[in-house]
Amino acid sequence: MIGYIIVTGTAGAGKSSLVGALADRITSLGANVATLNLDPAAEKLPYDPSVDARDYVSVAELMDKGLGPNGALVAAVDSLINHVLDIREEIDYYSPDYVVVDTPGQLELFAYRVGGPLVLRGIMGDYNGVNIFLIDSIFIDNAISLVSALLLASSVAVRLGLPQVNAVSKADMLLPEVREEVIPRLGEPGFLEFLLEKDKTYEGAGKALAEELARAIETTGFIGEVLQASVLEPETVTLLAAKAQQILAGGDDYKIYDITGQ
Ligand SMILES: Nc1nc2c(ncn2[C@@H]2O[C@H](COP(=O)(O)OP(=O)(O)OP(=O)(O)O)[C@@H](O)[C@H]2O)c(=O)[nH]1
Ligand SMILES: [Mg+2]
Repeated sequence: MIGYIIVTGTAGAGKSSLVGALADRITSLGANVATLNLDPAAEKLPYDPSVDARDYVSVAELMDKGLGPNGALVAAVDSLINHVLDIREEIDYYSPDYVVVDTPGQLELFAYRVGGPLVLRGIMGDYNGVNIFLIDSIFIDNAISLVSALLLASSVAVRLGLPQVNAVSKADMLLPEVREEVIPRLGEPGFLEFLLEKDKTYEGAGKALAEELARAIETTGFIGEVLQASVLEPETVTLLAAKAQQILAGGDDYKIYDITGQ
């Protein structure tokens, strides 16, 4: 086993589609890949998971007991902790080089709660992992949305404590100038503030707060290089797979994500 590639991101960002595309791509490069679906609420998946949380927990049963859909999903993910060893055993059966992991769109599970990260850590054991955080392309059309998305990305990074690659998903839907002139500059000092300055949608206290948050994100050096991903553009999937593999193969250089950027 070389490691776990975890795909997180906002609801509908394209996580499941990317899990399928990454697994296909890495398999075609000759590695043995298993997919793990950790979204108990998934109805249809665009890939056939090797190991599936839905075999262990049922959101529908929890809802029958009186929980609402969101509470039932949280309870379902939390209760996966009781099945960590069985899931590990199932994964081992595939003797994979890589495990590509799909996560629920309810990002709260990984951004603010302990259950999601605990389950993931329990399954991973001592193996290395890398988190690919998907920022939906719809967040790129205004600066405040972008700051919110990067805050969510940093929250997940802090919670998971794994090296993280941030990528804008559904990149095929973006205008060429955004792809060429905005995304490649997101890690540049002062660029987020420049975008906020240009954005006249919001004014006043909200904007001042967004500027402070943008500065905090920049000071930590958290953003770094932001990649672009589209399942319709195989070369972007290859690049993302290569980046993840490179981080996982870091050996002694493999670093748990450090919020101080040191
Ligand atoms: N244009 C385009 N559409 C995409 C891409 N990736 C996913 N989609 C579409 O976006 C929608 C959501 O994709 P999913 O892969 O289910 O997204 P998800 O993040 O797993 O969604 P949840 O699990 O519900 O949070 C589907 O209609 C996909 O076909 C992409 O790269 N480009
Ligand atoms: Mg999904």
